[in-house]
Amino acid sequence: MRPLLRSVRWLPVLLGAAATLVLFGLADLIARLIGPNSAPLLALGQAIIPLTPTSIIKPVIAIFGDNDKLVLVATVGLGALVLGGLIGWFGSVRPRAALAAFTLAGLVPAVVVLTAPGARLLDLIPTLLGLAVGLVVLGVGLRMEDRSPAAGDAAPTPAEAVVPPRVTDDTAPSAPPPVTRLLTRSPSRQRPTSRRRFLALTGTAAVIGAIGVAAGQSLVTLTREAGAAAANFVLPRAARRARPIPPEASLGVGGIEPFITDQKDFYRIDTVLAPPTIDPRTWSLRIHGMVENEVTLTMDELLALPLEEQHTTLTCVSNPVGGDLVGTATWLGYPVRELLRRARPQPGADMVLSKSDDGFSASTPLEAMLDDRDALLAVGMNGQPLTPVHGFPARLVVAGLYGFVSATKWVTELEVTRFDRAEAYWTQRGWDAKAPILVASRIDVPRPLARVAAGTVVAGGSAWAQTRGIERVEVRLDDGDWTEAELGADVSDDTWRQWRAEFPDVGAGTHAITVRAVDGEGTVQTAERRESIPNSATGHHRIQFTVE
Ligand SMILES: Nc1nc2c(c(=O)[nH]1)N[C@H]1C(S)=C(S)[C@@H](COP(=O)(O)O)O[C@H]1N2
Ligand SMILES: [Mo]
Repeated sequence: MRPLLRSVRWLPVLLGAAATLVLFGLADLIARLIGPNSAPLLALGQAIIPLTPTSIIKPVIAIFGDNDKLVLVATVGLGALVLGGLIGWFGSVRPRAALAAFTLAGLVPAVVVLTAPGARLLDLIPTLLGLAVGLVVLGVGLRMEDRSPAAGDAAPTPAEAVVPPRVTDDTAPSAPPPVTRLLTRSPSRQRPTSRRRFLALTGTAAVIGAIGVAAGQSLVTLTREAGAAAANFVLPRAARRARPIPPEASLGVGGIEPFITDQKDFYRIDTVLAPPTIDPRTWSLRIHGMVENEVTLTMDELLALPLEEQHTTLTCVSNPVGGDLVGTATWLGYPVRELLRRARPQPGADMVLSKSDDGFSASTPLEAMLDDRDALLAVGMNGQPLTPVHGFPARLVVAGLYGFVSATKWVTELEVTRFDRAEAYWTQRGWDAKAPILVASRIDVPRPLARVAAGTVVAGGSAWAQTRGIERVEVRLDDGDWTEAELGADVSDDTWRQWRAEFPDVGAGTHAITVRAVDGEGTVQTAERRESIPNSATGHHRIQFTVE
């Protein structure tokens, strides 16, 4: 390995990577002017998402949670840099072929951008401009590298090092005199300047690329905020307000997640890298399929309806035991039941396939959309319009069902159909078609592996079993008996409840706390460990901590 690593000429490799950075960085910057779908790195990442096998998605979400997108983009970016480096390395031997390879590789994201749903020819501009500038960087750099005396090898060739110049002069009298050769080829004179210029070029290219990426990212945020603000979206007042959250819903244990989760802290799980930008003035919801009367609802019509408020805890099926892919918000929206009543579902229909225009779909039992849990077509979250990542301008919220079978963001279509006729996005990838939320509980404090003072240890966390409510939470220290925890006020069957427990006189050393919940129907949270496929992970949350 050693000799191989030493024999690699790293400058061309760096050059190839820098040219790649320039391609994606510059393209990302230009994409801000043209549209988020035109950024090649995001387009590549986006194209990979639906193709990623479940066996990879599952651990990535379990480990990285809602940083999964960052992991994906970073992986794709790293892959591109490595490929660029290989092309640069290849360029030190065959510069022209390397330029051709770079062009071919650069055309891959171009094709991906162009074949994305709703792509326009215009969306090609960022990738093509980035590719052109990247090619210039690679071409110029390789030329400079080629002219540098180091060309052909990182170290002086054995011939140069071993054979004295005099011998060359003797055998080839027509060769330039040694002095001239020294002037034009001496490594001690030319290599440093050339190298320095080369390094300067590579460095500049890398900096430009990095700035491009950074600027691009901040611009994405700006564009999005501007988009939402420009829409001038004013949330109407609720016709039916939710009961205010009583202070007793919170037990005042520092470290337990607040009862209502801030929109900015709310977990985010979806299959898009950049949330779709939807103009509420052109948004509409179409209800069709097995209905007597097709219905189309515009945003103006929706906002004019008597909207109701509801506190509901949302949960992701990918939430690992003890994980944080769960949150509670006060949603504002209109009951889907009323809209379905207008559409009049036909007998035999048993599913509503909700769709967003980014290709996601969710299968919800028709029953769950019609019963008194008041499934909402939501426009507001904690008194604010939905942010783009949480579904602006409208999404579904259905208590008691995991998000993947109910909570479609950017929703534009409700197709009334049957479970034996249609399959939703995640069902096609191995998850269940129907997925009611299982009773679950979590320990927020002490934190895992925390060091706490001797004496009374206070533990706390949350438990949820939407639509059934939480009846009881039980905890135990080490392998002791289960004891009942104190519960926060019961806000509704559709929201989580905080719990708190005290363990007096815990001795020094390492201990464990385990929690389990019992729902309103008497179902005890199972201890059986199961992974998130096909219907959420199970098992008791247990944390270890040390008493000092
Ligand atoms: N359009 C769309 N809606 C979606 C998803 C998606 O990928 N695309 N993911 C679903 C899943 S799996 C969950 S858990 C919830 C998460 O909603 P949040 O991101 O607002 O927390 O949204 C649901 N709605
Ligand atoms: Mo989810």
